[in-house]
Amino acid sequence: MAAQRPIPVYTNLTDLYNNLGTSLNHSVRWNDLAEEFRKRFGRKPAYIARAPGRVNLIGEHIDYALFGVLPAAIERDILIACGPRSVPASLPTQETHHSPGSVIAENLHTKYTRQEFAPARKQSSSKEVGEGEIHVEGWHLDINTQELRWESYVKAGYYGVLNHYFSSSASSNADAAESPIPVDLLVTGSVPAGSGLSSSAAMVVASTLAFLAVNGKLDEKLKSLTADDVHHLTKGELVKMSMENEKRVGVNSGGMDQAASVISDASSALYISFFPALKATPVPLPAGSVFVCANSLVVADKAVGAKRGYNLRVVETLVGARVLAGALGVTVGERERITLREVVGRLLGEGKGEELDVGELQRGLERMGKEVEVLRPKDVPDGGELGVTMREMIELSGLEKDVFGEVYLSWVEVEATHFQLYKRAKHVYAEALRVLQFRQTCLDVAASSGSSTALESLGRLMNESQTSCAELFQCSCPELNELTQLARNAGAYGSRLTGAGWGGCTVSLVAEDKVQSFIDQIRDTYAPYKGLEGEALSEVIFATRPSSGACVYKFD
Ligand code: NG1
Repeated sequence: MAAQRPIPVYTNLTDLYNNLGTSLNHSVRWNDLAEEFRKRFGRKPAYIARAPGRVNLIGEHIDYALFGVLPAAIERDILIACGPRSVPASLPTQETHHSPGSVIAENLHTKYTRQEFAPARKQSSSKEVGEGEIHVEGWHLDINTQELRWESYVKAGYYGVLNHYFSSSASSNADAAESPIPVDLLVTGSVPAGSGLSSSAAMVVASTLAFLAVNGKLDEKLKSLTADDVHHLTKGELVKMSMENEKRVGVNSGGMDQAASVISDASSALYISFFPALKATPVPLPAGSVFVCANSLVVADKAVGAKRGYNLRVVETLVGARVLAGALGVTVGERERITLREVVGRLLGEGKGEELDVGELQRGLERMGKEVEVLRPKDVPDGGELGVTMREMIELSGLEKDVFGEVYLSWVEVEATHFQLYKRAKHVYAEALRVLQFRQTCLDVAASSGSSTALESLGRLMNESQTSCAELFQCSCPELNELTQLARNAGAYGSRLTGAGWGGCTVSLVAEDKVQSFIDQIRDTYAPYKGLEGEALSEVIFATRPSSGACVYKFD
């Protein structure tokens, strides 16, 4: 399985470029970065770590309901050139850049200034166990989640490497082999920030990989393993580590972004399922299809808008799942946060650790499209309020107020006068079904049993997804609605928002031979693009092919 494969480490440029699935002008960036590293640090880098951004082709806001999604890694990526910094023994170690694991981080983009930081050994807690005392210690790096800066993502990637591989106990201070080594690094990125293309996941994955490489941990045994054999870090392990690391910048992510950035194959999308465990399989995309990303230029601040946006949706879908389970006679533990995926499974008799096959899941989702109507408040006229108040929601859940608060509200801040349990669940089940249909259409085309209308079918599913995101999930915005409509007018088979929404990018499916005229027409019709040319235009609208996932290049 793809997640079991080791992280590719290339030592030969031809192999690297053949495997990247990116065009040649991207490879020029690798040489320029290595050259710039040499100029700034006086030696060539030891490694370049690469992690791509991702575009979600279909399956929005369903990963945290544990339904499968279909993203693809994009050509745009983060590259980090890095190398160990030798510190002469005569120099004082109390200076930041000489202490164990200290980092000098530079960015090719001039607006991101040079940073120096060093991890600190921190004793976070201790407790008595029997006669002995266990010290729970960890590493500390300063990250202010209220005010994230570019190096916050570099630090987030470093965290997992420190805590997985290096003892933070002070005694190991004396043992240089047990200490992280000082690192110089230089970052460059081509994933537009804050646009729904997962620049943050790409930064965290690339940073995790860079620190693993420099510290020689890509092919070493993990601390927890007792066997003597060499362990090559797998893609699945890097996904897990990067997910944990991204929590350091305050994001409780579902895993879609990191899995897409790490596991993707060139020329394929990735079907990622989360239940009963994270699994990813490549899905070939039909020849002649190109996905065009277009930035609405509306910046959605996910962190600031979360209590009425992202986090509220997470709570609504979870409470909707409990209420639906109750109405359908599905058993749920009192303090269990059942998901919409688990409701279908239990309804169809799926046992613990078992997994419905794709056909069963598809039939289950078709059934849920009807069953979900029990969540629709009765006697509401067309256009009337379909949401419920907090009091009504607690009553529907069947839980005591304090238990409800503990299970659904204690870990997240939300704000709403009405909670849309019906609309959100209806979107999730229909969107999960569209993902399976999209996937099947692609597989049929690859097996040559697809019809010549496959691109139309894929486009139709994307358009339905956009309508559902706008009307039921309410995560679109006027600019995204306009841009997706302009895309259809300009000849796209289908167009939809991608990522969390409320701003950021759209993705449109366009015939290969129409890409240039499509981009020209969007430039001429979407007002914020008027007058943009050349690089400024390709910053906001660009065609992309699926690219391969994260990798490392090792210099001799
Ligand atoms: P963006 O905002 O594009 O990174 C977010 C979540 C995804 C998924 C989508 C909606 C994070 C890091 N990512 O994506 O897991 O839920 O929204 O489909 O929170």
